[in-house]
Amino acid sequence: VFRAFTWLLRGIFPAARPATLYLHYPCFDGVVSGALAWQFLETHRHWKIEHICPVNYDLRDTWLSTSLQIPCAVVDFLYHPQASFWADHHSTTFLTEQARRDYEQRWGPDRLYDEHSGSCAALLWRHTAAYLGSAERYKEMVEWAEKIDSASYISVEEAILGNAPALRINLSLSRGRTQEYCEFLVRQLRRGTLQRLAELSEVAGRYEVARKSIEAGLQFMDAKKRHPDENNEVRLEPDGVASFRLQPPAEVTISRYAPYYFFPDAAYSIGLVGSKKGFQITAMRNPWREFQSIPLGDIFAEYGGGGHERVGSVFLPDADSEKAEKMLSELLREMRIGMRSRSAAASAAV
Ligand SMILES: [Mn+2]
Repeated sequence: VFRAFTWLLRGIFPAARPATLYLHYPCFDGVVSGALAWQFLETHRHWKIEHICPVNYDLRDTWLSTSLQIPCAVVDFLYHPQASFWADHHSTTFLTEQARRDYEQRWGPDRLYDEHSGSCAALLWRHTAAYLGSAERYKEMVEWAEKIDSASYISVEEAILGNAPALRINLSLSRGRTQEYCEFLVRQLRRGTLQRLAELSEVAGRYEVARKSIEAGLQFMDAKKRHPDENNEVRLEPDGVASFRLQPPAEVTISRYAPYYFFPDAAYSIGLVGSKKGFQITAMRNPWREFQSIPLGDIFAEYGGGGHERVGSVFLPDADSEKAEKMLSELLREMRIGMRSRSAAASAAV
């Protein structure tokens, strides 16, 4: 009874003060989660959300020592003890054991966590659908958030060049990394369908620019596959790993799925992309093939990056190309050690 009473009070008190909504951004799942949480908290818990605060993993090191605006909700992002409402699905959400214990002690209907959920939006949906008005509209958003966040695309063409409204909005995020654009998207998602939002000029304009850049990336990669040079090469290794090193011009974007556009049967991809900001190394298990992946996120964590089982990534802002290429070959070697022990274990099992 006491517990129920506390929850009731928590439900009432945030209404007394303007609240802040923190959400993972730039991220389609983060934006949809933000819209769902806002709708739920406002209509069912009588919160008054006045500030939208996009957050990203570059805040990781200082997140737990940062005082949040109280009261607040945090969605699709790292656990924080000060959040009155929190929902996430990342297995790396608890930055410390203390944070995990805090969650376990304060477990309840305002702290939603499921590391097996493909998206935070789907997790929120399972808990709040009954309270959301215009549920069909939200249901469509949740289905797309799930598809995008868990990379369950039908084909590599859909992943890179798909033009469904949700995919157009998703691509526009790369050209709108500001608080203003984030807030605009969350507000609009509460008002209408994905279709309507994708057609607004704010989204359509950004999408057009991003789409051209992605198409240029495919052309650039194709050219370097056929004519490699000192800084650029793309190839399929004999063991089924698509590997690449690219330093494209500023207006050219290399899609993370691009290796599978050229090598659809590759088991894994790993590549290095250089830009003015630094070097990014990303590895992925082929999302269109079903097999147990080596733990890419763990491998990358050893090198200062992160991810999950099927995707690993590390950003090197200060590296020169020599240092970045050395890390690329070390990561590739680590992946091969993992692949060999996997196949040894598989043949032993047979
Ligand atoms: Mn997510």
